[in-house]
Amino acid sequence: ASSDNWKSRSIYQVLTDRFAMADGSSPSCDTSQRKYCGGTFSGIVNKLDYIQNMGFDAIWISPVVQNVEGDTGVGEAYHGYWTSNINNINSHFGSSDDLKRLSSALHDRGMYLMVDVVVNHLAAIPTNTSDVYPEPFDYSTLQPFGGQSSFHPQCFISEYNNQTDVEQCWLGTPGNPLIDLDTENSTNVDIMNNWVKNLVSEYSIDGLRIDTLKHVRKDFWPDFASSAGVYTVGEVLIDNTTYAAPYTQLISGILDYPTYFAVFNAFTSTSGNVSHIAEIAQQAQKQYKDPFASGSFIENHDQPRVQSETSDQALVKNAITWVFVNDGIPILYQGQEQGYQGGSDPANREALWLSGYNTDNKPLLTHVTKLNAARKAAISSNPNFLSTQATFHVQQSSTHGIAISKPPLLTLLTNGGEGDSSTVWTVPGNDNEGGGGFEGGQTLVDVFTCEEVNVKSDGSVEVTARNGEPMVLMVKEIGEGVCKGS
Ligand code: ABC
Ligand code: CA
Repeated sequence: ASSDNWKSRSIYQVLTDRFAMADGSSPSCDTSQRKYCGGTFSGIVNKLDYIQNMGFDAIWISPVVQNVEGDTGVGEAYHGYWTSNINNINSHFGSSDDLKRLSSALHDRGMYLMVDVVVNHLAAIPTNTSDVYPEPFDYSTLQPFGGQSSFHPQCFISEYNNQTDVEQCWLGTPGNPLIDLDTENSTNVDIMNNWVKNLVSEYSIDGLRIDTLKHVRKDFWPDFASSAGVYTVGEVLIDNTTYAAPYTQLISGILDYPTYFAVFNAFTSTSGNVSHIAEIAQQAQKQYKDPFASGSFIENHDQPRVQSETSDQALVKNAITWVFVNDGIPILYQGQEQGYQGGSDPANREALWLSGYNTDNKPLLTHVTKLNAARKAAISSNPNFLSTQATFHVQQSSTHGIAISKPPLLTLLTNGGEGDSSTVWTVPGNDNEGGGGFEGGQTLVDVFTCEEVNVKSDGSVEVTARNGEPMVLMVKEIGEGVCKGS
């Protein structure tokens, strides 16, 4: 599927090992052990209703290829990022046929499959675990590559502001090396381009999440992306748009990390800076080639969960709301809807089966479901929704409030927290640049609560916060169906 096909989608991020057991069982899974817990492709197939009922129409799964076996000293390759052979499927997750069944089960429901792929490195377990440095390992286990000469010489990245280091030195540590592929070597380039083309076609993959994008030279990527022939979204782990933006020229889009950092910092404390969100998001709008093809997220498997930083449910709901109402494609990381609270890797990789996939009395799950519905309603009522840039109104009367207008949605966020019933949002009328796009006399409803708001005669809107909750307003005719869940 193309970038345009993906823009109207909403993605649920699955960690294959941690999402669902094939037999529906619920074994214990201690994240601190960093071991396989047993989730599989067939497990996912059996739980697609859970994902689809929240309104998601795509999933992103872990890398699917064969990884190193056994304990590396920092655990097993349960996350899938330690490739040993790109031509085999990771048998812990199931067979090649199981993956095909997952792909067709998704397609039967009109859902898309996004697979995570790693080009930058492979991995091997050092053959001797003493502290000899460099530690030896067997390059012939890295398949289908041609031994040591197919990889960059060992050196660990130490200077993140030296781009040659970032591209040609290694991630990881001497005990857990991520052996850096020589992506300047034309044989390796051909291998990777052919591999991705075959992978996409064999498993009917609709899109790719590309790992460690910034660790491979920029001019490697356009050919790789066109060999894949589908939407490609790359991981550039950085907090500023100046570094990130050039990568948006190479493939369909990037995971919008710069905006993530601004939003995370703004909504994990009542003293966070909401105006910084507007600054960074506007830079992204100016600098990214196609901001609508970015991936928008507030959690993933590499970062501490929002609820590891704050237990204030109003803040948490505001943070989640952001993901669905800005320009990028929304991505929700498994477990956020269940209120998971894990901190940094590996604590943030809790097995979802431990929640029982419960949908009753799960306020965040309800919240996410309404956000997906609001976004779908916005897309169908405004043909330009997916190409209209959001406008931001940092509120002058309070340091907590920010409004985001992306007609037909008007989103009101505050980081005042649970006790906040004083933040006032004022959004200008239709005539003022970037106004809510409403007309005097219209009645709006909040898609979460069905509460009504009247548009003033000049088209402006003024609303006072209720206990720090976010609001997403739409005209009543459209919004009522969303808030009532019909
Ligand atoms: C293992 C252990 C962890 C341990 C870690 C050191 O080693 O499990 O407990 O903490 C996979 C596994 C991980 C595993 C690693 C290493 O492999 O999932 O569990 O960690 O063996 C991608 C994936 C990620 C994956 C890999 C490797 C890459 O999403 O899941 O990890 O295939 C760098 C890369 C980034 C990579 C990330 C893990 O490392 O760029 O692609 N993610 C700075 C740098 C970043 C760097 C980051 C973390 O530090 O700029 O490039 O990411 O090392 C902001 C700054 C940022 C800064 C962040 C931390 O703060 O703006 O620049 O990032 O404010
Ligand atoms: Ca590299």
